[in-house]
Amino acid sequence: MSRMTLALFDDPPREAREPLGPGAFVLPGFALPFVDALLPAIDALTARAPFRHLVTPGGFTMSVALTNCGALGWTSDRRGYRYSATDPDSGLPWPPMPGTFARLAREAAAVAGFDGFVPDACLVNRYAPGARLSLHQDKDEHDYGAPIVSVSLGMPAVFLFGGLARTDKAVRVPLAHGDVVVWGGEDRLRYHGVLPLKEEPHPLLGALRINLTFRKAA
Ligand code: MD6
Ligand code: FE
Repeated sequence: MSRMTLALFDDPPREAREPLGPGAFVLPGFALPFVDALLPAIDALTARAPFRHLVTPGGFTMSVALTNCGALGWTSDRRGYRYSATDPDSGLPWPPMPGTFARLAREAAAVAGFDGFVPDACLVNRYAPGARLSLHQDKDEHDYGAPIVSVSLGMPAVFLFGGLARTDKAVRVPLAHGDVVVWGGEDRLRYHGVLPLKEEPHPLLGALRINLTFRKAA
């Protein structure tokens, strides 16, 4: 059934999952019941820890703007990528992870077969039209036993999901508002990225895409 048909009638069933690998799944619309709680919480946390464009160790400024909540936050500068308990811009601890964020991540991970996921870091990424994320692995975490849970809000995007080698062919996965992607187990270190965003404004978020990426970093 097409997404259009689903959208006209009902949310997808909560248990629906589309495999991208043995430990990787798209959960279409899984986050939709959480959206009313997520959006004000994102506004509150970005008031305390504003979005910023980080510089990579290679000296490039990221087109995606980023902030964090939770015990640890992911940052980058000329010295490298790392997790930090404090926001380097303010020196303050990152805003705490809202309970609804942690519940959404835990429930999505469980549907993908990863019970007991307790994230300690949530990256909040903001994409404007044209912003992109080149193929990379998420490998700054200590424990690859925990999955990555990635929540899409606002404008649609094309997610690239590659293999364990950078040169492996990547599949293109269209992601809509409310979709969740989970990857763990033998798929935990798969390369992934996001194609440059097209301008297709969303009724709730306008010309923005917000992505929440949950990890167990420590
Ligand atoms: C996404 N984001 O925006 C996926 N990884 O759909 C990521 O994979 C990501 O935004 C590492 C650091 C920042 C990110
Ligand atoms: Fe990533």
